[in-house]
Amino acid sequence: MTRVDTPIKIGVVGTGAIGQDHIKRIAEQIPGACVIGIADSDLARADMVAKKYQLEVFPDGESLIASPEVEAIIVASWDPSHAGYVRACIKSQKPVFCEKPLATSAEDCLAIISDELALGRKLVQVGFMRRYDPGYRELKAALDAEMIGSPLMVHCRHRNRVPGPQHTSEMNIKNSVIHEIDALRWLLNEEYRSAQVILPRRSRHAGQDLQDPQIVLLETESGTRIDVESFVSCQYGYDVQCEIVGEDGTLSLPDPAAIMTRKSGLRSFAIQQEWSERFVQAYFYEFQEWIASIRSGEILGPTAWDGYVSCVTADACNLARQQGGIVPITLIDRPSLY
Ligand code: ISE
Repeated sequence: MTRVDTPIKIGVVGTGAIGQDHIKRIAEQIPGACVIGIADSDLARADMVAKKYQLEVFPDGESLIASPEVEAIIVASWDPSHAGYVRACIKSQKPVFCEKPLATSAEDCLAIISDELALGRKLVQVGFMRRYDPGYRELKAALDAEMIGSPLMVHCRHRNRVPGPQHTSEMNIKNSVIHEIDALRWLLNEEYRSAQVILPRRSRHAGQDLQDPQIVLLETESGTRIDVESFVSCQYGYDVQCEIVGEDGTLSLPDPAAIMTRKSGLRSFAIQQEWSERFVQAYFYEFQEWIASIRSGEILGPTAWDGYVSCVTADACNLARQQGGIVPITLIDRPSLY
């Protein structure tokens, strides 16, 4: 006889685009879990989402987290509010999945780390979903099997069609390139030594105060050099590329499968327009694993430590963009919990 587990009851703080996406995903694709409550500072939006999925609306994130009914939390609220909610979850000893960034300052990331250290176990998973993308996983397997010898250089492109509302030059890094920052240290199995940012001519499609594109240069501890083009107003679609150049060959991230059309004298493939479509499989695997890890009691995904390292690295990149030159990246010693 197969054992049927009762679904894990989840609360979601923040019901904007990504919060709603996660609610839908859990309702439609993840059998071992169900969202039962939500909270949002935009009450009208919370009511609208609650009606659609028959959920209870809590007056605020704190009461949702404290509710004895809620077993685990997803934090998908405004970035500066992440740290407070994550710390409340640790205080309530509930597993928490926090969308990136874990916090907006290294100090707040360290406070989360010290809460987990005081508790003696990990409860936090950070939403770096690229680690679950099948293409990135293949890259990782090939690197770990030393298929191309030691990696020497990595060339990345992270292009968005248009920037979101209120997008700033700082967000090119803290919101977008932060994915490469996390994915590459995971792929290469090492930390960064320094950061530099080069500013090409601004695109006429960038807003008045927006520096777009930007080129981020990172150096790892062993001397691998990484360049990441961040271009949030590229116009043509959402395009993420990654090529790793090693001593014996190169590895390239595959584009998502797309049919080829031959028509009117052209051969063409569609390019996806939004990150939510591009990484839809990654989100699914990420949530499947998160729910399984809540049951087993062992968080396997990106941790608070990964949230901290990505925040320190993104801050170094932004400092390099503002002041020019090369900025060293310094981390605290990695606690043994991570
Ligand atoms: C967005 O917030 C994301 O997380 C996407 O994955 C990223 O590609 C995009 O650039 C960000 O704005």
